[in-house]
Amino acid sequence: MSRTRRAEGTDFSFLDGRLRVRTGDITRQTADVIVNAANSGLMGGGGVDGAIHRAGGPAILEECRAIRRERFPDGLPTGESVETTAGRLPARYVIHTVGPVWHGGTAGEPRLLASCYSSSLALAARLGARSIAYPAISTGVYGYPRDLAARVVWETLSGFCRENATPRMIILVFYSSDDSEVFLLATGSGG
Ligand code: AR6
Repeated sequence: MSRTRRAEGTDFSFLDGRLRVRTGDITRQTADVIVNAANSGLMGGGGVDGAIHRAGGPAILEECRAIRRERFPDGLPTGESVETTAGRLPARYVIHTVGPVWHGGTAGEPRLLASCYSSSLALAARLGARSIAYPAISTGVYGYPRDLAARVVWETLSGFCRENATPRMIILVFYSSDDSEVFLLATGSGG
């Protein structure tokens, strides 16, 4: 990947301050919930999943194993969300969700990506979370084009905020400022 990592910094704010967009490492965010872009096996992996398990410690994997055993022996379906402890992360919970693999856009990818955000937001609200931080689900190994993902995310979050009072704060954490810029441009907020 040829993306450059620039300094963490500017926060952009939308939807009456409920939505924040920032560049950084999600494992360093303080929020009630940190969302993990997992796979259906829930046993960890690369990318943000690996970073969350490494920073959070083994308690997260232990709970994932129990969830597989007790609730999802065949794996967590794409678009669905489950919560575990956040271990050593500065959060109360990690919500694991499984984004769609990009197959060209005709395999239900937008609906499934929207479902990742709406199912995790609904779960966070049930857990009493006031804040939730997201990585850019599916836009890494799973290959979802960043600009197309941005539109789905924006529509899903703005619809959710119109209809739900909690969580109060939603933070989109992009790993590079290039990724943040793609989001801002694709949603008509930047440039
Ligand atoms: N903080 C914030 N964002 C990050 C971080 C971090 N520490 N690390 C990576 N990203 P990916 P996916 C960004 O591949 O596409 C895993 O192996 C990254 O730059 O982590 O949903 C899972 O186990 C990209 O923008 O997730 C699955 O098998 C975004 O996070 C599979 O990858 C998502 O990239 C899921 O693929």
